[in-house]
Amino acid sequence: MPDAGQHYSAGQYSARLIAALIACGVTDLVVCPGSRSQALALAAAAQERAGRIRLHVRIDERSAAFFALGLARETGVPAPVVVTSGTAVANLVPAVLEAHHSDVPMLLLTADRPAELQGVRANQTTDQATLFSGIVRAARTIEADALTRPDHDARAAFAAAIGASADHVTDQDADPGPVQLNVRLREPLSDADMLAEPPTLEAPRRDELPEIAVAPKPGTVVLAGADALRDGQDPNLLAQRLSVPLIAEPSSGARLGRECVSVQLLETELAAEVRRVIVFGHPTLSRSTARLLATADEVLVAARAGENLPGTPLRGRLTAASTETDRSWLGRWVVSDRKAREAAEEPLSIEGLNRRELAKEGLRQARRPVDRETLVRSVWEHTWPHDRLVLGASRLIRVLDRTVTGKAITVHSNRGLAGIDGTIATGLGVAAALDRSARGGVTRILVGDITALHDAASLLVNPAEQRPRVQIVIGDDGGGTIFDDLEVRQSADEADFTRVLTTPVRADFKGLAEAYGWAHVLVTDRAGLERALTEKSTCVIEVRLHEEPSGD
Ligand SMILES: Cc1ncc(C[n+]2csc(CCOP(=O)(O)OP(=O)(O)O)c2C)c(N)n1
Repeated sequence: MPDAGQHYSAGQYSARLIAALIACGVTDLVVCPGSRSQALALAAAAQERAGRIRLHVRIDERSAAFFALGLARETGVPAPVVVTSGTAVANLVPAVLEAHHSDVPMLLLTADRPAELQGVRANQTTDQATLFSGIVRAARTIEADALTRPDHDARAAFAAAIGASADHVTDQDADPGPVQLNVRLREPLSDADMLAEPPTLEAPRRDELPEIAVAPKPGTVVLAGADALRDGQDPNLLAQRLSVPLIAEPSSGARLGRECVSVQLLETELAAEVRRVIVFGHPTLSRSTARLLATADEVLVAARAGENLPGTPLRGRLTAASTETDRSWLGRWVVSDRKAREAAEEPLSIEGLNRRELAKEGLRQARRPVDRETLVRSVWEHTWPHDRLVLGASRLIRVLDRTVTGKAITVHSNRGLAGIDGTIATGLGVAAALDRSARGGVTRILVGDITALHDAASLLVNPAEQRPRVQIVIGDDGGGTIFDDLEVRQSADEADFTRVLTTPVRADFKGLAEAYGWAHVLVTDRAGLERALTEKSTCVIEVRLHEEPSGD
């Protein structure tokens, strides 16, 4: 039934709004407890009982929003987040900012008090209608007197979140992103029956981008940053057809294939020969790619609408105008790449060892401590296309970028703003979506110790909630060692630097994990790491990191 134009009670409107979101394509809802939002929450619960959605309940709104971000990263569909009024809404801001900068669809259903209670110091009431100003694709307040068009309101909000226009004419200049529907609700706040039938409506969708043909040109490199495959972009195919090297960050989705070479080659003389860079996604990880973008004669950007890199935006799906048959340019990069990798391989001499010595050597290797490279390599090797990897914004993602070869696995990372916050929650959202897809894979969240502690509250999963299949792998190196790379490290007072930047903590990860009901595995050597990753059981894996690659 389409909107009848009548005025609905808080309960009726909320039930219809949730039903209409389901009709638009919503499959998951995230709910935080609260009084003003009770109707939206109960409507979501009723829809789950009816088998139409999966409901996820989180107590901490900050975690809830990052969890929804993870769900949407994996599915491409916004998972509405229901919260009550007041500070609850403000807790959504970090994830909203990340969604805004990384173009991930997000839908905030914020319950508010009616106009007569605004600005009179009523309990739990603030100006939450403008709280997200400048960081949402759309923000609408539905006044308590205007609870008349739930289908329309749901559809318009859903469309804005996925970057489509509600009238089916896709606005190709719009990116997916966060949208707020601030619903002012008057008492009675809910009804006994909160289940409504999803209406028949045409779900908003994004049209495909038109193709744009790119001609071959000497000295071209394809650069794939985070989330490079969005909107049907195919950097691998373009690099292949143009016969050019592809430098792909771990969360680009494009880190595979013969054209894929290490970012470290940008530190060699080959970089000086680059004339044109074709950019997909959002590259953020290395200084050498930033330098390349600053020095190349020409930068073409496979553009989405919002923030673009400096360069010429090409608003379409990039394809090769023709196939380049001269493969000498690519060949030089591929050969250099192979040589660099061979040189970096750890020599392992077992020649001339007898059986006993061989066994002893095996044991020695197994007992060696874990360094960052070993950790990222092992996690990468144990991850397959049906698994997911979620990387925190620590040193580990940079080490991984420099270390691992191409492989067809899906990696998520919040590179929009590269915050260390919300990484566990994002990973749990990805894992929940993966579980739902029944692919049978495991999601691994790889974080540093500070990043893990920053989001420790997201370990809280209520007993009634399903705990997704996930391994939270913590590389514990005694603080934020990413700052060791700062120039000031050499000149700053050692103790001050450690106290205000490295911030070493001595956390009891076992106690922390168990307090939240997670199994905990402590890894101190390479054999332990292999065992923990092979078992794939849901747990927190604390890996004590050894500073340098250890030869003994
Ligand atoms: C929300 C937020 N606060 C602060 C920072 C700055 N920051 C970047 S990395 C980092 C420390 C990360 O430490 P850890 O997770 O232990 O990883 P490591 O660098 O040791 O690998 C901090 C505080 C940030 N990116 N986001």
